[in-house]
Amino acid sequence: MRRKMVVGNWKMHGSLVQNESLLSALKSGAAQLSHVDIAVCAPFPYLAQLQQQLSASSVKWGAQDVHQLEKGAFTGEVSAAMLADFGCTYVIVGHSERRSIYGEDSRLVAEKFSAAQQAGLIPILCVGETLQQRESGETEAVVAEQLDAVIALVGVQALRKAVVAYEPVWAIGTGKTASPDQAQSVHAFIRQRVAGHDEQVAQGLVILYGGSVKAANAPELFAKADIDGGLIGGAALVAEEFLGICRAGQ
Ligand code: G2H
Repeated sequence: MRRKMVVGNWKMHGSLVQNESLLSALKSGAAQLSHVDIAVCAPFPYLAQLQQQLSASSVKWGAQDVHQLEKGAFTGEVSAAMLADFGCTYVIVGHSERRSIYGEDSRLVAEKFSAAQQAGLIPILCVGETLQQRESGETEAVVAEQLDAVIALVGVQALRKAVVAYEPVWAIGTGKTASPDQAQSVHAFIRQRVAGHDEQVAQGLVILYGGSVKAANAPELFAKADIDGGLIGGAALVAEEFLGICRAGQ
């Protein structure tokens, strides 16, 4: 049985003061939720705050991106070893905002995935199609290409220590959510594709849904067979909303 998981992706939001109250609410709310894995991925400068405030909590934490190489002259970048050194558990790789705004392709995302695992982090691999790709019937081909690039580089067994997040780009921050059936169908496709390599890995793989998830729509989404939780953006910035989503996974 896979446990449900809810991960907050704060994106480029927050301040020391705002985070302080959000994290203390999460910490006490999460103490009542022992059947769901909860994590928060924050901007780099706030990782120290997560490290301090969540040290005695069940809430795990991580970053939103990582460089693909171990070290070097890459001004402004952060390596996986640094994140691990700091105590991160997770790192998001291949979020659609990184793919579309910063031109990250599937090969680079696979390299970031690999670097994260080599440092002992658990990568949260994001995949998903744009509206145009969905409308032209390319959803499965796009998701397959994004997933296959990782499997080709690191092998399917690497997915034992990873999380996949399906995030249709057209549903991100737009208020449009994929219907539970639309999401389930892509989640099932992802699991089948992994099962084509290894059935056991596929059955153990946690596949999150992301894209305008809220406390109100989470129960219906999380009830689907292949939806193991959510990667939450906007709603992760409001403690009661985020905890409401976590309760849906309990
Ligand atoms: C998708 C999601 C979090 P939101 O990007 O990764 O954001 O819930 O705001 O659509």
